[in-house]
Amino acid sequence: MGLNEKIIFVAILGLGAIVGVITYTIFMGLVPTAGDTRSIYRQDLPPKPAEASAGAKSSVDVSSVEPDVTLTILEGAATQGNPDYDPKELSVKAGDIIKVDNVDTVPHTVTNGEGPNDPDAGKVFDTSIINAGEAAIIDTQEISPGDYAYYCAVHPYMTGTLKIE
Ligand SMILES: [Cu+2]
Repeated sequence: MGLNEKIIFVAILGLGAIVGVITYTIFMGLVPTAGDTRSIYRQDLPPKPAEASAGAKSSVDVSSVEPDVTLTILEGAATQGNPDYDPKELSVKAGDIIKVDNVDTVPHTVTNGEGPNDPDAGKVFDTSIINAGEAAIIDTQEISPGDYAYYCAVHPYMTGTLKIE
């Protein structure tokens, strides 16, 4: 081997080592580490339903309450055009306790108002998120008699009416 070839050989070895170190350094930096949340792709998770509903009414333990009437959120209600609330128009006496039974496979709400743009939405009653297979309570005791439109905050095309007599 001539001197030039030796230099080239050593240079190639050296470049190989440098590429190896660089590759190792870069890719070790990509291994996820518990607690290390630095990433340009990082996005905070939406708040959990329980936190989201903090401060909302009706944090009643459903199993401890004897409901007077039941409003059912039907299976498939999340699909627009499907039957959603049953009954669609619910009449109760003032003071009745309504159990809202979500028998669907996705979360829903019963929120008073014409829709999300209604300035009074959720001010009279709001179950907040009812998870699939779970239930919530609307206590009409503190609601004045009248007709109340309501909708689902998750699927605003789900609508119904609550009549309190
Ligand atoms: Cu819904």
